[in-house]
Amino acid sequence: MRGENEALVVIDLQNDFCPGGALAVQGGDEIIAGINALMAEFSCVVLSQDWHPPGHSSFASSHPGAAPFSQSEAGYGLQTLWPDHCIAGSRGAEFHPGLDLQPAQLILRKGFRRPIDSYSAFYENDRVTGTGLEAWLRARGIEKLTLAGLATDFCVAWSALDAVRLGFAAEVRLDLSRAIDQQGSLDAACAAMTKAGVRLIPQP
Ligand code: VGL
Ligand code: ZN
Repeated sequence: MRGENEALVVIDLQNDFCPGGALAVQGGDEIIAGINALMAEFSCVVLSQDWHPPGHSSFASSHPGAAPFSQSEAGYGLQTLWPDHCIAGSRGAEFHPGLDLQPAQLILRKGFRRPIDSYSAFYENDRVTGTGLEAWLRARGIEKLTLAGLATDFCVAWSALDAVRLGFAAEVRLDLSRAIDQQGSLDAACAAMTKAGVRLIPQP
């Protein structure tokens, strides 16, 4: 059993990120059994859930002529445009049916504001608008986070980078995460996490 000051944060283990989903991550469903087992080690478990309104600004379909996986200037910086995914209330936005929800003490939804995407569980992509997770963890006395889930190079990495920036110790279970990995994004995310002091397990 881990210490009382440790939390497991499971990122976006939702149908749309698993094989067959709208933004499927290769092997996304392979990590579920391992994550379910890992949850039993923690007295604090948080799940994040990507939760977008129809017509969200991160959807390529909201930008006439734009292709999925292209970049757009969003006002807060470059934003990758995605296929429509994780629409609030849809089946694709539900957690994968294999994920054990019973240990979750907090389910944190993010990305629900149309003009701003939110990869990180701590901040929206403008890097300023907080989700409330930091205060919740601090109120629980949490100092150290283990992160796992989907996708390694986007929501997991951005969450881990924010965690260390906020002063939490953070480790990412690469073996219990899977990446979108477009244009070297996985290598770039791992390099950024290592540089920032995130512990990667296993060490790549
Ligand atoms: C994610 C792209 C768009 C993720 C969410 O969970 O990594 N990626 N929305
Ligand atoms: Zn999203």
